[in-house]
Amino acid sequence: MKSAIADWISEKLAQKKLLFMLLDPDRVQPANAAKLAERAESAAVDALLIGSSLLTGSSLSATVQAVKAVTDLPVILFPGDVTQLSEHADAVLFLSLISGRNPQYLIGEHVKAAPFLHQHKLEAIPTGYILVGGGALTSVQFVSGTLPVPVDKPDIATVHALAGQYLGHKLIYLEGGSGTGQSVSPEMVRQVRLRLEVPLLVGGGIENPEQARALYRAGADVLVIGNSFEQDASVERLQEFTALTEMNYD
Ligand code: 1GP
Repeated sequence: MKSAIADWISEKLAQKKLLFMLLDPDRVQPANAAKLAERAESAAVDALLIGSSLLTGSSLSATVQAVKAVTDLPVILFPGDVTQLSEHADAVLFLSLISGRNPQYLIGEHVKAAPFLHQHKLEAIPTGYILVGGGALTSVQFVSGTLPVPVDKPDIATVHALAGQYLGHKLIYLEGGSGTGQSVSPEMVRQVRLRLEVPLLVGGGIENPEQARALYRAGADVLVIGNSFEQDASVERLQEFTALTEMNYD
């Protein structure tokens, strides 16, 4: 099985924190995605994630190809379901929604995706995906029909993350929900990080460098930012975030 991108993530994390830009093909047209990707590369963002909770008519593969044409950054799929696969990507986060109890997102979509991954030799990175919520219902909660871990229950998040690790996931992703304006708390990140051995990704609702710094300091290895970069992706602003990946948080 291929592991080039998973190995690249581990090697980079031995040196610094990472920042990934999320491009949602439902909100960002391919030409605009290409522009964002160019700026991301100029500002030393580490990789691009491409995916959506629910595509409502747009083409994920067109976005992947538009981005690949203009950048050498790793392009990693972040799929909401089996329809969001593209052989043009470098890898796919093979997400198991382990905070939920819906078999469709624990094994169902995976079985449907497996022949595509095999045929195209697309690298799958097993990722335990944990929704965290407390405010408004998010798209991913609604589409997946699952309950999130309550925002004020870091102990529940921690045991889910540990279970994901013991199931063999190479990454654990704490998801506050895109566009909620409410990110996962640094305290939850701190408690999960204390016990977890695999890299911890955190995304959802990160809007400014202060939030990002607090999450890195709490122990997040990789931050994922989508909405906020769609609204303002000047290279100068992106660099305020990428500068944080080089800081020492010991
Ligand atoms: C969503 O974690 C990602 O799945 C990014 O969220 O769009 O809120 O940055 P935002």
